[in-house]
Amino acid sequence: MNVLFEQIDRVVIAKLNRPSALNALNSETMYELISKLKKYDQSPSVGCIVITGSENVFCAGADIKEMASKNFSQMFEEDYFGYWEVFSKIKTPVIAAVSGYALGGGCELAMMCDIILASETAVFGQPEIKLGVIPGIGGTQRLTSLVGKSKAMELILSGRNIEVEEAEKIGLVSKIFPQTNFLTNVIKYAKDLANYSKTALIASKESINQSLECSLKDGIVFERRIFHSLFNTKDQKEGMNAFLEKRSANFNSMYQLKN
Ligand code: DAK
Repeated sequence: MNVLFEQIDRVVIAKLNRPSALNALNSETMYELISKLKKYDQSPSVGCIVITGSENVFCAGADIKEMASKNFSQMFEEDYFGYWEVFSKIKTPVIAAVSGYALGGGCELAMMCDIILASETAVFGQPEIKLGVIPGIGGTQRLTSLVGKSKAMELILSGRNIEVEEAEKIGLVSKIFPQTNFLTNVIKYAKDLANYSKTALIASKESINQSLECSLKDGIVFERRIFHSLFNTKDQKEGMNAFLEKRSANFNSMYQLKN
């Protein structure tokens, strides 16, 4: 198995598991990851997904051995890596837990997630220029929208790697965690998030993503309408009543799993 899955409470952890290829993404790994995550995405018992690798490497990119001998017709007819579009439609919040290298497609996978939590050892880069190609899973688009044109140009055209501090400074990394107990602390973070209302989490994600697709004026109306619609949910009543009654809200009581 190229990806190992585990569910802890309301959090699903997907661990890339191709150590001999530094978790490089071949077609099989992509299908394994995405087809399973599509199912978890539909489950009301899942409030957050964490994608991670090993301590030394999150993912060294698309599998160069798989790609090297392909020609244009094959890439085009297979729509090579087109299936990643399905990943970007997942509604449940997805956290990339990055320790070690996140290069090429690995950096792009992290950027397709909603939050990037990185350990002190994380290294990011888009080195495709050194292979005679360009990023192919959204790197030129998502990196630009995260860090701006000037930084994205500098990183993609030079192909240089950056350490985690720089990645956080430019807005690529959401938060840095110590290396010690990295995954444990990420899971704790994910559990807290997963216990919020799933409807509100999805609505937040959808509204933030909408901001990348429309004008500020349209985005503000979109957000307000979603906000209004949440007043038709039990979670809004639970959240506001819990505040007034000075107790913790319990949003997902019917879906909580016993460990
Ligand atoms: N693919 C396949 N195998 C890889 C790999 C990769 N991306 N990265 C590493 N490996 C393999 C190595 O070949 C080696 O295998 P053996 O020789 O032992 O069989 C093993 O993993 C260990 O690697 P190293 O010996 O190199 O390990 P080091 O610790 O010395 O170096 C490293 C670690 C991460 C710095 C180095 O492995 C490295 O630079 N790796 C390549 C990083 C890279 O260039 N990544 C970008 C890949 S290209 C597109 C879609 C997608 C893309 C493009 C187009 N379309 C839809 C059109 C995306 C492209 C990419 O991501």
